[in-house]
Amino acid sequence: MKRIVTLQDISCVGRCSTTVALPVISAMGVECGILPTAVLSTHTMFRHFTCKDLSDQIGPISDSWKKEDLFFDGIYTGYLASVRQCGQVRTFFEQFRTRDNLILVDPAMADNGKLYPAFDRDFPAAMASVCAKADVILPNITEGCLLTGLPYRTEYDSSYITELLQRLLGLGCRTAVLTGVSYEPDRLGIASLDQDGNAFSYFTKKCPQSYHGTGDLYSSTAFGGLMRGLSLGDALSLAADYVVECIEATSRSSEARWYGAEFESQIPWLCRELEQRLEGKG
Ligand code: PXL
Repeated sequence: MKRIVTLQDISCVGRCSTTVALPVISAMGVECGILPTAVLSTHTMFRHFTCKDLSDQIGPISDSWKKEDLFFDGIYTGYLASVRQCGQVRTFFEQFRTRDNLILVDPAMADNGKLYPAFDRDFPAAMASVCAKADVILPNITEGCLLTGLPYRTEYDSSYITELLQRLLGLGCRTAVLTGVSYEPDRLGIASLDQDGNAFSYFTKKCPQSYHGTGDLYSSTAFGGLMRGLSLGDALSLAADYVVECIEATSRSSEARWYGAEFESQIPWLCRELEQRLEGKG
């Protein structure tokens, strides 16, 4: 069984970051270690959240893993709490990078044209230096713009997306995947480009509802799929289809949207689809 580690916060309630990555990646048949970067009462879209920064634990934990000769087949980073943590994560990559492992960075820091409330304007440049060391990065369009300096637009065509992907590759990552791409009112999807010029895109129906944490759900599922051996295109499309399943399940229940998408009830669907798509591949 493959072993990965995910570096991101624990938001105790609200279905995002580690409370999404751990169950989803485990359910996909991959051992999921965690390195919590901060503990929050909830994610930062709640009004009264608390946050305990765990930066001082990152060095000692990674040093102890090094002494145990631990290795990871994959490293997945999400929400990081500060500029300092971006530097610590780059050091972690240097310590645990091997010839074969896969580093995926989701630069979770912004949406709908705006940085999340906990960040200063100097944060995107620090996150860009984390993206530079990744195999795969998974920003949304807002994050892509903040990482590259391209002006954010809500109306665009495929040449804007290609320009953004090329600028993201310019940061130094091997493959850039943009989420939340939409060229038609009722279709939403992803577009990717790698350093060899391979392009891929995939679209699903656009659900009218939106829930917090679906970016984390998307990245966790795509990463789990890659770790199980799906091709990049198959992993990205499985993740898109799963997020749609989760959004539809959530819209049938009455929970408030900031409690995230109801991914738990759709885990059996994910496991079935994963195995089928793996068989189709073989
Ligand atoms: O879903 C991304 C995320 C992760 N962790 C924390 C957040 C957010 C988004 O707001 O606040 C703490």
